[in-house]
Order: sequence, then C-alpha cells, then structure tokens
Amino acid sequence: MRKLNNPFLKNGKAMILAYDHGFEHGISDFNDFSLLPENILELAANNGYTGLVLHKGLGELLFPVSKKVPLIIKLNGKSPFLRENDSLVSADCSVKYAQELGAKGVGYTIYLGSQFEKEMIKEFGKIQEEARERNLITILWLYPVSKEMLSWENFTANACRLGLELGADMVKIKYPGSKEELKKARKYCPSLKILLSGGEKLAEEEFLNNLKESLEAGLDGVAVGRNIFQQEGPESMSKKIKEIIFG
Ligand code: FBP
Repeated sequence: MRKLNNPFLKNGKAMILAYDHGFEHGISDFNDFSLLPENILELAANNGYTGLVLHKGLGELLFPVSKKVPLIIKLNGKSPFLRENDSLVSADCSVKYAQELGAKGVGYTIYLGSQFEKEMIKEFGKIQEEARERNLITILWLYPVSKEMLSWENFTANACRLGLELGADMVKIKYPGSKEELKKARKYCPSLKILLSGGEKLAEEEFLNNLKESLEAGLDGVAVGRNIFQQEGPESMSKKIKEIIFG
C-alpha cells in the first residue's frame, strides 16, 4: 500500500476549517467577519488549524495560502441555485490545478443514495488515482442525499466503509446523533481518518459536547465551518475546539 504523509494531521488529529459556504450556500451564511476570505485565512493561520478548505477561486485570490496553512481544494460542490435536492455534483477543478494552487489535499462530496451516486463514485475514482500519483491527500465528504438517511442504523459506518474502500485518506461525516453509530464507524474502519462536520450553527456548548462525544467514540477531529465563523468569537471558539482535540 502507498502510504502518504498526511500534512493535515498533528499527533494523528485534524482541525480543519471549512470555507466553501459561498459556493454551497451563498452569502446568507456570512457575517461582516466571515464574508472576507482574508479574515478566514488569518483565523486559520493564527489558531492552530491543520487545514483550510477553499474552492479554487478563493485559492487563487489568497494565493499562496499554503504558506500559512495546509490547503485543501474542494473539487465539487452543490450551488444554492439548484432546484433539485438530488443533482449531479461534478468537479469544477482538476487535481492538477489544485496542486498548482499549492493544495496538499483535494476534497470531493459524494451524495450517498443519490440517483447520481455512481457518476460521483466514478469521478472520485479518477480523482483518487490522480491524487495518489501526485502525492495529494483525498478527503471525501460523505453526505446523505436526504436528511432522514442520517438516522438510519449503520448509515455512518457504511458511509465510512465506502470511503475506506474508495481509497480516501480522510472522510468527513455529519453527526449521526449517537455515539454508538460513531463507534461502529470507528470499529469497521480502524485505519481511516474520520472527521466530524459541523452543520448549522448550534449553541456553543452543544457543538462542543458533540465534538467531545465524537472524539470519545474514536473520531480523528473536525472539518467545520459555520460553528466557528458564525459564532460571536471565532477565535475563542477555535481555542476551545483546539483544547478538546489536542488537549
Ligand atoms: P459546516 O461545518 O458549516 O457544516 O461546514 C461543513 C460543510 O461540509 C461544508 O464544507 C459544506 O459547505 C457544508 O458543510 C454543507 O452543509 P449542508 O449539507 O448543511 O449544506
């Protein structure tokens, strides 16, 4: 097996700041602080983040991001204009160009259960092989096509196992609502780096509790956006998250 050095880990754990929301959700996710990509880069660089996720346009704008924080270029995403909940979400950036922007990793979302799942799996298959060739880490966003799937028994473990078998280095999953489901994912994918996604902004305590529970269940960190940059104090929230992950 080809083992890669993973630049997004510190002591085996990851604390990644996701900032692909302008693409995914549009401007409604932003406040005066977070609308400026420069502020997000400073936040990531000054608060111990082990990675920052951007789409290529912001990667160009802030180039060279990777001098300040390890960069992940997100290769696909669902725009807020889509009317259909279930759509084919193809890559808008190549692995080659992501590397030219200084990325050490590439991210890709597969909507599990989508009628287009097999197209996304096929596209990711090519991306994974090219990333291996170029010594880049792959991170799979493994999201259910419909919200209710998240509560299915074994959904999260099955999602992670698929990520493992597709050759992803790390996967990013939504909180399934129970520690037991996370433990199952850990058990069936011991070698896979599994990161918690944040979701809509929660009360600070609630989010931090979910994070603690996830780490107790054996997860390897976070790749979070709104629960950091929508909080009143993104820096103080970052410190709390860092303390929980790295101690
Ligand atoms: P959040 O922590 O803000 O949820 O960000 C993580 C993320 O995966 C982003 O990378 C992505 O834009 C967003 O969630 C998608 O969220 P949703 O599925 O709620 O639209």
